[in-house]
This record gives sequence, structure tokens and C-alpha cells, in this order.
Amino acid sequence: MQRRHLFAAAAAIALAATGAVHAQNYKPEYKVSTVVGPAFPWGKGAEIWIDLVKQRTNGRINMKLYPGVSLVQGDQTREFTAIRQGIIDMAIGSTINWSPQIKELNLFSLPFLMPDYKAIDALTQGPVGKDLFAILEKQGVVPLAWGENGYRELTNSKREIRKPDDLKGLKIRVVGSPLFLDTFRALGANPTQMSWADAQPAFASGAVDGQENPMSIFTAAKLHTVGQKYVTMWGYVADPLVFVVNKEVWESWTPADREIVRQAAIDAGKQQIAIARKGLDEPGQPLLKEIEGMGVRVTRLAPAEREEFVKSTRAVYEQWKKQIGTDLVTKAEQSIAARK
Ligand code: X2X
Repeated sequence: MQRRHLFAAAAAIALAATGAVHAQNYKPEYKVSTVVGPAFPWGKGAEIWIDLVKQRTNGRINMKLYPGVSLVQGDQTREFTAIRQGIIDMAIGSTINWSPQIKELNLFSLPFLMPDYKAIDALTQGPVGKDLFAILEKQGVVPLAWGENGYRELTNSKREIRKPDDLKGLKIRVVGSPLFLDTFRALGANPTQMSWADAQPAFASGAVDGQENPMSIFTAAKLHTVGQKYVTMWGYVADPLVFVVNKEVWESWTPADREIVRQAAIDAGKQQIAIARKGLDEPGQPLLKEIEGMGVRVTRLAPAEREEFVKSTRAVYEQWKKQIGTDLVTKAEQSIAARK
């Protein structure tokens, strides 16, 4: 064969094989990090995302779930750094766990900022959500969609809590940023920082008295079996989840596959949020009746009682508003005030 014919033949083969060449650059497996597994709405969301991507890419992108933040040995506050470094390819992370690296994510942990689910949506689905995604992008990850862990309610093994004074001296496990320490100290409690992995044995042994987590975490982790017999529904903060991809991984994919992964994250996020809110955002909150059926005392605060907690934490809110960024927090307050 003449030289130029050889070149033409080689070019034709290369063209035909473009798809295969791309697929060869793809990893056999993409590691997806979460704190909790598919028994929880959070991990379920990961499962949905993984399945949708597998179907829609015909298996080109094969994701595998690593719950328990096992890729960072259970240390959830190191997850974000590990995503940037490529130790983790993809993740669905809580704003709380990434807030040590991204101070703006503390926004959702400002006590009593978001009075209801519509307020959360007004932030994540509005201009504030866009700003936060731009910040994440600058930090070197690719954010795709929002999910939700949920409203974090107060539980403990000692007594019913109806007013700030009831928290006096209680040892409360918290995670993430110093904002949580400030909030619980302002309420007179004795907060201690601990990973989720370390927290569960600490409840069982009585090393800590209480904690704060969404009720879907409470039930799936069966916290009533480790002494958490009192629940106060105070809805003081809620942590959204963010679906992200490491930047180099993202850039290694074809534009069409990127769009598939993004759309799958959006679809999975919507489903995940609905699962996270199940039994809580409907009349009568049936999930709470279920929890009461487990021998747990569930305390629903009257508006005036809740207001006492708001007042006690107001100084912390004002101080952290400055640390997070006055403009961003003001924008959030405006979005919430204008919610429909
Ligand atoms: O550790 C927690 O409390 C948890 C599971 O809710 C988070 O990862 C923020």
C-alpha cells in the first residue's frame, strides 16, 4: 500500500474508534463518597445517581459507592480536600462537612435562618445557590445538583428539652465547624466535636448525652437504641447536600457524558429530597408518630418556646453573619423573606 493510502486508512480507523478511544481514558470505576449508605435517604440518593448514570451512559461511567466516608477513614471534614486531590472522584456531601474548607457553606448552619422547607428551597434553588456553586467551582470541584440531609433536631438521653435552660451542662456531640460550638455554648450546653463514626459508640457508652441530626438519620441509625429517648423538634438548622465531581475527572469525559452525569444528579437530587422529607413535610408528620411508637418522647415547641432558642443564639448568628459574608447572608435573608 502506498504511504498516503496508509495514512488515509489510519485516519479512517481513528475516526471510527473515537468513541472507544474516549472510553479508554475513562476509569473502570469512579469512587463516590457519602457519609451514610443506602439505608438513609442520603445514601439512597447516591444509589439513584449511580444507577441513572450507568443506564444513560450504557455503562461507560461506572460509579461505586463508598459510604462511611471510608476513602478518608471516616473523617468527614476531610472529604472536600480529598475530592479536590482526586482521592475521591465524586461525592454527595453535606454543607456542614465541607464548611471547614468553604466558610460560605456555614450559611445553612446559622441558627434559625430557615424557618421551613420553602426557605431551604429559596436558597438552594435561587441566587444564593448559584453563588455557592460558583464558590465551589472556584475551589476546584464541579457542583451539579442539590440534595438534602434535613432539618437537624435535638436529641438526648437525659431529659425533655423545652427551653434553653434545659440544655445546661448536657454534653452534645456536634460536627463540622466552630459555629456549632458557639451555638451550643450560647445555649449553655457542653458541645464536643466528633465524627459520625465516633459518635455512635459515644452515645451507646454514654460518653455524650445528646446530638443533633435529621429524623431520617435518627430512625435509620436507630438512635433510640443507644439511649436517645428525647427529641425536640426545633428545626434550628438544615444541611443541604451537594452532588459534585472532581475537576479532572469531569474534564476527562466527553461533553455529552458530562451532560448525562449532570442531569442524572439533578434527577437523583429531586428524588433524594423527596425521600428525605418523607413523613415530615406532610400534615401530621407521620414519621414523628412512628418515632413516638419506639418509646421516644417527641417535643413540639410552641412558637413562643422556639423564640427563646432564637433569642439565645442571636448573638452567634450576628457574629457568624460577618464571618460567612454579610452580603451573602443578607441575600439569603432576602430570598427567604420573598419565598412563595
Ligand atoms: O455527622 C453527621 O451528623 C451527619 C451524618 O449528619 C453529617 O455528615 C453532617
